[in-house]
Amino acid sequence: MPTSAKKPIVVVTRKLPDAIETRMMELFDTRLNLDDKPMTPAQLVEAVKIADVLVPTVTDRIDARLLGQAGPQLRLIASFGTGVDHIDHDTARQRGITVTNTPGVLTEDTADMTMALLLAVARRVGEGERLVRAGKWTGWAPTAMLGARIWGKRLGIVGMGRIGQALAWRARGFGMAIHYHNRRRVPAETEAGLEATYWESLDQMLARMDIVSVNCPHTPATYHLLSARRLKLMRPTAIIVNTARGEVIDENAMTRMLRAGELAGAGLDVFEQEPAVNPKLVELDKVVLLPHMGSATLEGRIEMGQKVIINIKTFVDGHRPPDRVLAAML
Ligand code: 8YV
Repeated sequence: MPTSAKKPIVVVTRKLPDAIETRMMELFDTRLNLDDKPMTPAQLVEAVKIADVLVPTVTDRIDARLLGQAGPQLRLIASFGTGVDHIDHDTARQRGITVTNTPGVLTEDTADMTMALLLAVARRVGEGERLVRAGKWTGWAPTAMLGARIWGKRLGIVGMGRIGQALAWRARGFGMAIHYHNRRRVPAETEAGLEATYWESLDQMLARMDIVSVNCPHTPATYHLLSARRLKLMRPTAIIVNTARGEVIDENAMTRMLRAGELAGAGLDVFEQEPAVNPKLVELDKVVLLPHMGSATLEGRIEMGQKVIINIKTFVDGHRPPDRVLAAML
C-alpha cells in the first residue's frame, strides 16, 4: 500500500449512494461503476490488476481464479455488505489480502424485513394484495383469506447473532415464544430477557416450531443446514423465513415439500442461484418472494458505505481496519 501522497486506487464494483461515492472520490483515486451493471468476470480481472483496494458486493464472485490474476498491489478487499461468502478467504489470506465487511449497520433493517416476511406469509399479505390488484375481490366474507395467528406461536431462530437477536426482540413484541439454535449459547442475561429457549439439537427444535427463521451466515458448515432430511422433521403447518442466504436451505427439497403440502409456507428474500428463482416457487401462492432487499434502506446503505470508507482509510493509514474478517469468524 502506498504510504506517499499518492492516493490508493479504489475500484468500486457497483453504484453506491451519491454521498458515499462523493466522499470516496475526495479521499481516494476512486473508480466508480456509474451505470451499475454488474461487472463481468473479465472486468473484475481488469479491476484486480490495477486496484489497491477492491470494494465488491454480494453480486461479485471473488474466487481463487480471480484472485490468482490480481496484481501484487491489491492489499484490501473492503466488501460492501455483511455476508462474506462471495469471497475466497483462504486465497485472500495466502496472498496477504485483508478482507473487511460492514457488520452491525444492517441488523435492524434485516430484522424488520424478517418480521415483514413472517407476517406476510402467515397472514397471506401477498395473496390479498394480488387479489385486490387483479380486480378479483368480490367483497368481505367470514371465511375469506384466513391465515395463521402469530400471537402465542413458537419461533425457532437458526443463528442467534446480531440479526437473530434483533428479530427475537421484535417477535417477543408480537407475543411469540422464542426458541433458538446457535453454535454457542447466548449469554444468560440475553436468554433471560428474551425468555428464549436454547436447543442444542437443531433437529429437535425444527420438529417443534411453528415458524423457523434462518439468520445464520452461509459458511461451509451451514451449507444446506436445512437439508432435505431436516426439513422433513418440520411440521406440515410450519412456515420458513429466510433473510440470510439461500444456500443455507436445500431449496429444491423445500420447494418439493411446499408443493406437496408438507410445509405451510415460506417467506424468502434470498435464493440459491440469485437472481434466478425456481419457477416452481413462483407458482405457489403460499410463498412470499422478495429480491434480496432485507437491508435495503437508504440509511442502511449510507452507513454501510461509511463503514467501507472507514475500513479503507484506516488500512491505508497503516492501521488495523475495524471490520477485519478473520478466518476464525467463518
Ligand atoms: C447486502 C447482505 O445488501 O450484507 C449482506 O450480507 O446480504 C445484503 O443485505 C449485500 O450483501 C450487499 O453486498
